[in-house]
This record gives sequence, structure tokens and C-alpha cells, in this order.
Amino acid sequence: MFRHAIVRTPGKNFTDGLTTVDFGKPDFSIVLAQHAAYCDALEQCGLQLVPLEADLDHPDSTFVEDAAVLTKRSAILTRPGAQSRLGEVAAIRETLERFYSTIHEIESPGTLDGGDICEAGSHFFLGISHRTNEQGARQLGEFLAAEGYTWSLVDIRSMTSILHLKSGIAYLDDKNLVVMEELAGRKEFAGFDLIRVPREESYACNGVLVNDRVLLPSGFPWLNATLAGLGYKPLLLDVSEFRKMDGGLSCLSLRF
Ligand code: CIR
Repeated sequence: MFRHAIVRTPGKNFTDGLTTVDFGKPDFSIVLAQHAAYCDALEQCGLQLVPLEADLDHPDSTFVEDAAVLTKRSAILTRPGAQSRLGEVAAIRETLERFYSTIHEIESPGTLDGGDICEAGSHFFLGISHRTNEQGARQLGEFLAAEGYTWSLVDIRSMTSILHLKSGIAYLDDKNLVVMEELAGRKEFAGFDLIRVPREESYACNGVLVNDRVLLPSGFPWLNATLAGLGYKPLLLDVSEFRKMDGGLSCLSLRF
């Protein structure tokens, strides 16, 4: 069970952040409304919010997930792969120090974005992307192994359709792994029960299980119906404005 979620209000320069997609410029008033609805949904799932104020020095800082990886026993501060995001980690450190007595960090030349890290029960998938390099992933792997987790690398550098590994996969529970069609054939996922998402709904792979609900982006009826059919309880949220900046549901919070 998660009890808390760190979230950060988007700053008014949110649209100056990084993006690789061409879906137009986010409308800031809708950004704020969608973020508020996201926070309400987390509360509805039973979480207590740890809200951080907008950080105008870092336009992408509302995507708090990229700055840390959290396990049951420790927090691992990342070293984001985009230069403009490196400074986001300091504030997340201060916040996590209130909750964790063990804090590790990824060190240079390692780089790592939390969006590349997918916890799947006692195993972690570590994405190697244009943000997370092998040194960063292996440093994280050592911290995880010391806590008894297993891990494996999933190289997504040849894919142009996703920024982070978790843009294309989401672990639910009981070995159920939501996976975009392009990744479904990867041998790394053998042993898991794959929910293969058709190409037209790939974006919906960035869902997140929060206690008894699965947060899913609205507008993807196949995955919504499929998860409901498996007994999950989807909670649909419109994140259109975050999608324009390569973001989604998982990256907007750090849950623990
Ligand atoms: C970035 O490019 O870093 C942000 N605009 C989006 C980060 C999304 N984070 C995530 O998927 N974990």
C-alpha cells in the first residue's frame, strides 16, 4: 500500500520544458486543472499528498518521478539525463530526508531518470534510454541487489516512440505487465503475464497502480475495458497537456 505521494505544482513556464512530440503547446490553465484533478485522484486512492511549490528554475520539475527511485527501505536520488533537469534533485532530496533514513544517489558519469525504472514485484526493469545510461542503471542495480531485488536491463535506445521505459510498460501486480506492442516481444519480459496494448493505445501504457485503483489516461477504451475485465478498477484522468511535454500519469508523482 502507498501512503504518500510527492507532487509538484507546474510552474507558469511549464511550456518551456523539454519535449520530443509535436502535439502543440500546452494550455497552462488546463495544465493546472489537470494537475489538480490528478492530485484529487491520488487522495481518492487514500494517499496523503506532499505538495511542493512550483519551481520556475526547472520547467520540467512537475515530473517529480524522474528525480528519485523509491523502494520499501531506501530512496535513491537520480542524476537526470537532461542537463536542464539536474538541479531538480536537491529539493527532492530535502523532501525525502523527512521520510527516509537511507538515501543513496546515482553518481557521475551515471545518468538515470526515474521514468526508466519499473518495479515489478521483487524485480526491477531498468531502461537504458537517451536519459539513463548503463553506468547509472548498474549503480542503481547494486543498490537494489543489496536490498534483495533482482534487476535486468531493457535497452530502448533504438525506439523513437517512447522517451522512458515506463512510457511503454506498467507493472500492475500478480505478474501482470501492461506492455506496448513494440516491446511485447522482448525476452526480458518472459515469465510475466503480458497485457499487450494495441498500437493506437500505446500512450495508455503509462498507467499506474495506486492501491486499489489503476490510474489510466482517458481516451483509451481498449485498455480501460481490458483492465476492468481483469478485475482492476481504472480511474480515468485527462492528461492531454502533460502528454504534449512527453509526460504522463506515473511521472507526476513519487509514491511511497
Ligand atoms: C522531459 O522531457 O524530461 C519531460 N518533459 C517529461 C518527463 C516525463 N517523465 C516521465 O515519463 N517519467
